[in-house]
Formats: sequence, C-alpha cells, structure tokens
Amino acid sequence: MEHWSLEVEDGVALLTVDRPQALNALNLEVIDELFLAVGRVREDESVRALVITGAGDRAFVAGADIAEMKDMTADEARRFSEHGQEVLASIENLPFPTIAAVNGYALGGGCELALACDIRIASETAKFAQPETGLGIIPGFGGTVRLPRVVGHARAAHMILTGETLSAQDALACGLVNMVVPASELLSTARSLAQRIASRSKVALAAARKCLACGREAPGQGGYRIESEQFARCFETPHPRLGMEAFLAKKKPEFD
Ligand code: CO8
Repeated sequence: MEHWSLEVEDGVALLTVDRPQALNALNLEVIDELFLAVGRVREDESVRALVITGAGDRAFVAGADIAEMKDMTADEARRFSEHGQEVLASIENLPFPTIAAVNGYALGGGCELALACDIRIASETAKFAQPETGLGIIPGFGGTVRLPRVVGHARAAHMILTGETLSAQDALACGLVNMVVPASELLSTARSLAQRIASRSKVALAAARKCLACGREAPGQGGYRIESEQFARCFETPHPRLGMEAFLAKKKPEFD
C-alpha cells in the first residue's frame, strides 16, 4: 500500500493515511487501498480494535479528491459513490470496535469516514464539515444517512445545506465527537481507549455492535428481539461464565 500504513500492537491496529500533497484526500487509489487494508485487519485474528487516523497535523482526510471527481460522468459518479459506501460499510461491519482519531481537517468524505467509526476522538485543532453542496455535489459516502443519526436531523441539515465548519469543541457540543484532546495526546488517547476495549470480551463486543447497528437500522421491537438473540449467543461461548466468575472471585477476566 502506497498511501496507508498499518501497524498492529497489543491487539490494536492503527491505520494511517498519508497523502500530504492533497491533505490526505481520497482518490480512487487511496479508497481501494483502504478497502484492502480493512480486509487485512479483518483477517488478523490478533486484532481487537482499530484506530484510523491521518498522517501529519493538518488533515485527517480533506475529502474525496476534487481533481479526480470534477470530470466524472454521472455513471462514474454513481460507481464512485457506491464503491465509497461499500468501503465505509466494510469498516462499519468489522467484528471489532473502531475509533477515528481526527487530527485535523475531516471534510466531506473525511467526515464520512470518521462517521463510519464507532467512536470519534478529535484533537483540539480538528475541523469538521460537509462542504459538498458548495462544489455542486452532495455527500456520497453515506454522510446523508450517518450524519443525522449521529447529530440529529436539524444539525445535519444545517451542516450539509450550509457547509458550515465545526471546530472540535462545536463537534463535541453536538455529539459528532466523543472527546477532544490536545493534539499531542490524540494518538495515545485513541490507543489507550482501544486497548481498554481490546481487553474486554470480543464475543460481547461483537454482539453489542451488532445490536447497536440493528437498533439504528430497525429501531423498535425488531431491535429488542435482536438484543435478546445476541444476549443468548454470548452464552453459546465461555465468555459470560469467564467474565462473571472473575467478577465474583474479585479478579480481572482474561478473555481469549
Ligand atoms: N481534493 C483534492 N485536493 C485537495 C483536497 C481535496 N479534497 N483538499 C486539499 N487538496 C489539495 C489542494 O488542492 C492543495 O494542492 P496544491 O498544493 O497542489 O494546490 C493542497 O491539498 C493543500 O491544500 P490548500 O492549499 O487548499 O491548503 P489550505 O490550508 O489553504 O486549505 C482546506 C485547506 C481548507 C482543507 C482546503 O484545501 C479545502 O477547502 N479543501 C477541500 C475540502 C473539501 O471541499 N472537501 C470535500 C470534497 S467533496 C467530498 O469529499 C465528497 C465525498 C463524497 C463523494 C461522493 C462521490 C460521488
């Protein structure tokens, strides 16, 4: 991979995009490499959590590559959007939790990439926006669906229709990010959060993520049924006994 680096340490995978000449913008090659990288992380049995970030201190991802998009035909644009959606869905559908460590601009497709993760941590210098309507296009990597789920319809409509830029603190206030930390602490915070998650039951984490995703897609009674099913599934493995016996013995559980 030319534009992504992948490191795995203590059950935590760190995926970093590095395309400084375009503020880590996502062209087709970068998107394809991301797909490949996510596939590799999925196959690595040692991985329990994934952190995605951008290299440098300016940008997480400054969006899809505008130079590449400008000459697209409608058919090419549809395929580009569908492929981008597929790649971000592959992140959402990983069997373990994901964290976006947003180190700078998260614009357009960059904001959409962060939205595909479970948790977003922003550096104090991060900036978020969906500027697409100013370019004559709309978010096309799932942003019109995921952003309202995260920040509510009114705020999402405001961001998408006006292209407003949110500071890290604005993003925290509307729930777009889970926490804001100094830039120098971003990666260590993301790593230690990922490690904390990685020490928990992978069976329970996968079940919880499935329920959270289903609750989002089918809120209401369907969600409760899936929750009971996933609750029961946990008991098809040794993890509930292991976790609860450890609690009762006042010990820390050692999950595989
Ligand atoms: N695409 C391509 N190149 C980019 C992008 C981008 N998204 N962002 C920055 N760059 C390039 C600049 O062109 C510049 O290149 P060069 O040095 O060759 O001129 C270099 O990165 C540095 O950028 P700037 O000189 O502009 O740096 P500034 O500090 O002055 O400004 C900004 C930084 C504010 C981030 C500015 O670069 C900017 O506004 N970038 C564009 C942000 C944007 O609009 N992003 C959304 C793109 S659209 C999108 O993501 C749609 C997703 C869904 C697609 C669905 C497909 C159907």
